Amino acid sequence: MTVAMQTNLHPAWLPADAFRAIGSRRTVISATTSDSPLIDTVYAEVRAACYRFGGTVTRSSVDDDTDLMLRLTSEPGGLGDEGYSVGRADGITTVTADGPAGLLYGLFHLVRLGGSAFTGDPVTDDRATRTHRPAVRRRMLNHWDNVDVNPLMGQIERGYAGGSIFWRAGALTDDLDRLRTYARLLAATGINAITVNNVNVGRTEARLLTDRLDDVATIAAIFRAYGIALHLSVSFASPMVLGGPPTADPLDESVRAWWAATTARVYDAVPDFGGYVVKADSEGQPGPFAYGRSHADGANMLADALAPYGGVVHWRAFVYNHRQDWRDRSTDRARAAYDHFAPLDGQFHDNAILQVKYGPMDFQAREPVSPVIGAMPATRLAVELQVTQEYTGHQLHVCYLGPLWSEVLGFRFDGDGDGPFTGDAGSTVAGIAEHGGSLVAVSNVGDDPFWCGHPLAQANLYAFGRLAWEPAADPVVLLDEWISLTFPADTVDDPALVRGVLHAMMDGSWRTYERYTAPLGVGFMVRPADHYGPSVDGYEYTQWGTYHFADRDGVGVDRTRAAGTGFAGQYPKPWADVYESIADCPDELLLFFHHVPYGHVLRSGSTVIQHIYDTHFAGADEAATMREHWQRLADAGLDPALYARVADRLDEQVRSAREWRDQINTYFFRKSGVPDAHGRRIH
Ligand code: GCW
Repeated sequence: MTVAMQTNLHPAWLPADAFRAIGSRRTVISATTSDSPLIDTVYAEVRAACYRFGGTVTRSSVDDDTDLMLRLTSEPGGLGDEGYSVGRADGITTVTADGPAGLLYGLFHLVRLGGSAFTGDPVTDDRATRTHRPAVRRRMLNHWDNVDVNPLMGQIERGYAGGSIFWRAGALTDDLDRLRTYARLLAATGINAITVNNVNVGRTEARLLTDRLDDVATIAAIFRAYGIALHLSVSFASPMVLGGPPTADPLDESVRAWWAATTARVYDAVPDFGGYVVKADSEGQPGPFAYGRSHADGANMLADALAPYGGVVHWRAFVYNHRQDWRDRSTDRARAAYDHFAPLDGQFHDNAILQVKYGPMDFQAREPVSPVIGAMPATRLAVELQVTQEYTGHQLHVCYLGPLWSEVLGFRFDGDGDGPFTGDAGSTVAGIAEHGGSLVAVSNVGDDPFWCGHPLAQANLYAFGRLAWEPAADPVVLLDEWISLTFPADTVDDPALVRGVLHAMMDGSWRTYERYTAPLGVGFMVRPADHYGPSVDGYEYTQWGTYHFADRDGVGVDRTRAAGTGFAGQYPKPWADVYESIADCPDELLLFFHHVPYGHVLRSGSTVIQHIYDTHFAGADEAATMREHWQRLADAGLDPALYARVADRLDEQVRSAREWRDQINTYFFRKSGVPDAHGRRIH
């Protein structure tokens, strides 16, 4: 195989220069298995780098001139399928792995190290051997891409980077090089699983499972070369849609037989197929409720069909009543996933993984961690994050999400939660996902030349993969890694300036976004349908269960056990008590759990209304400052198209942040009648 490099495409975190250190040296690849496509990939990667930078690569044995040895052990040495070790002695840097995937990940580790991979202790030049293993078994990206253009949602549901890289108006893309380039980028972050179609499965998309399997096999072959297993989103009603039995009842023998036979054909076409992802009984998708069956019945049926081949089903827990009456105060969408799934703990088969969104609502910029994640110790769980910026600015706003995810992954259900994540993973969200489960995120990639619409949104994709491999990693360090790779020092005029500006813009950008949008965890003040820009009451009288209950006296949702919906009681102690108490509830979640008067004094000492004004003025100012920072790079030698793209989007971010500021402040001023203590202009 050859290593794909497309010149019209932004190279993201793998510009040619990232391979300079490896490509200018003498490498030996020592692997007794010669028939692994992953070893071929490693070889092709190093060869392409050497071609460019003058080094050499052989598959023979080490000699006096060797700088780098990439070595597959003949006996497993405890590194696992994907682990590797890196060390240096006698002037040779050595990567050792038990399996081909480990060697590939080890190679990308060297890419991250750059030149420093070939230096050791100043005196001995040695470097102690360190071992690296992924924390989580499956590190998966879900693409919400439609094969046919959907009349409402387009080619990609919640996509902000152009069309799909997989599908174009009903057909498989003819740009397979682009898929190769994508697979390579993902492997470099540690991603090892992917879905290529939306969880809302339409008629055409359903057929990927049967008569469009060829397309699936074509994509799978490309991703296989980079250690990434293909999974498919499937419709629960597939038998009915695809000419099988006239029912989808999971306990009906003919339905079970249909899934078994269909799955067997999938594995004939794609022997290393990963499995199914299912959105059932959710926002109109079919599911087991229609037959009076439980979600464990539904998931287990698919798990059983996949089990003979080692496949898994990711069964989504995003099940709630999306036809709620806003007048009905007894129904709380936040409660729904727990109410549906917690009682099923222990009933899911071993290869059924329950995929839970990180928060109880829907990917808001601030939500508490979903209590489902802490409530199902006898179930394998996948935690779902959203890289695509559905509620965080549509890749028009700079919003580096690494810190949000890191907070979520480090949240401890056993209570000790506020401190920094120590890596003692037991009861953390990451620790729970590590227990045979997965970390999953919805991708932000499309056919845009910068992959993600906003060039800086690439950092989110990068950080997700890296955090899935190492959840305890510091997100700012990961951002720094991304900056080093994406803007290599020899390719920009003033690397320190570039690094400084990007950190100044991005490190705190999620909190900035939080400041100028919905306050104190209340969420959903977005424009309905497209979810961009402010619309404070846009969702207030809808069927979606997303309300803030602002009136002249106060705002927020009472989710206490004592007087509200009881959602706070879905957490184990101490969180059930912390969230129940107005005094103890963290400020940033106050309005998620409590309805309080505008004059309520926060833990910070500010009143709720003054906090709203202050954060919205500050957030919009911070957006303007981001733009000023970027302007300092106007002559820094960046790719002019990239500079211009970011500059344009920053103009929109500044405009939009002001719009948010003014609408939110004006709304609450009009409701409360309380003036800003600092007399700033509120309309
Ligand atoms: O956030 C919501 C989105 C839907 C999406 C759904 C889900 C794929 O608005 O577009 O559908 O979540 O996660 O299933």
